[in-house]
Amino acid sequence: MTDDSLQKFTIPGHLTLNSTESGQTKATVQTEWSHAEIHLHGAHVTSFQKNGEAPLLFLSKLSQFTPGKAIRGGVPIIFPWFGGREGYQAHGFARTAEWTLEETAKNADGSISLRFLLPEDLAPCRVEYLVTVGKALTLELVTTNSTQEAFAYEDCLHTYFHVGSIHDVTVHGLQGTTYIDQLDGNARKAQQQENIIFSREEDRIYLNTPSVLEIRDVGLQRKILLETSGSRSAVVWNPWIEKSARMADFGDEEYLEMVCVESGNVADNRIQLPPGGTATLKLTLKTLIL
Ligand code: TA6
Repeated sequence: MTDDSLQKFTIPGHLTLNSTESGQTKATVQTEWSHAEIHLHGAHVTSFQKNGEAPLLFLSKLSQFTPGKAIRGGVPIIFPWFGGREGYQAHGFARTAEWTLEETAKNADGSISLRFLLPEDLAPCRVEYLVTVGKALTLELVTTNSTQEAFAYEDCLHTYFHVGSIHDVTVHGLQGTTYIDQLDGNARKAQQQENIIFSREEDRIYLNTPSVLEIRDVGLQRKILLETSGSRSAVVWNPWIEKSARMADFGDEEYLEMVCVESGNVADNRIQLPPGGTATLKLTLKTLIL
């Protein structure tokens, strides 16, 4: 989308659209409570920060903003498959696609919404993404099966959270659920402890999860609430030392300042959408001072 065609979406004092130095188009949103940035590349939220608080999202200093490459950090949209697939890019094509901006609005409560559309030639269904920036950050991925066949897919909002130090972070709300341990031959294990701590690489797909999860960050003296609907899985990941060193677009020490707690429908929780059916994956992120 050219700069000129985008200017009709600007909202004076709240929403501007500009080209970045890497030639991508970025929306910058300012509300009375917060600031956010969203790239049309991948419809990728790269930043959300409440006034007076530390950034909510982690963005790697080595992230590459290039065609065909996913931005490292923020909230990559994982669709229509999670993980690797022989002969295709990992985590599907949505996060590297050039989404179109369809609509923007200032809402009655003062929040700002942007609606993006995945190019329809990429997927056998219509995929829209609604980003609402205000006191909280709300993300809604809406998939509509416009075909005559059932459509099976996985989706996930692969959120990278900025934290003070991974050593002082715990994740809560998953006790009693089952997870697939991607680092132990995809063994299925029970989450017995009330909280998840980090002292090595962790890469877990939790199944049939509750609608609210919590990240407690003692370092930044805050907790982050993940309130979801239409999400039955959660993925918890920190690359730790060795994997961090293997990722070219991720600093060797950056594992210390991030954690992924991702919300979606993965593995056993994949979605089977009937013809004409619609499914919405919704995630609202809030911060509270500890
Ligand atoms: O969400 C966890 C995970 O599946 C990890 O296995 C790791 O690969 C991460 O996603 C990032 O994947 P990416 O393709 O963005 O490097």
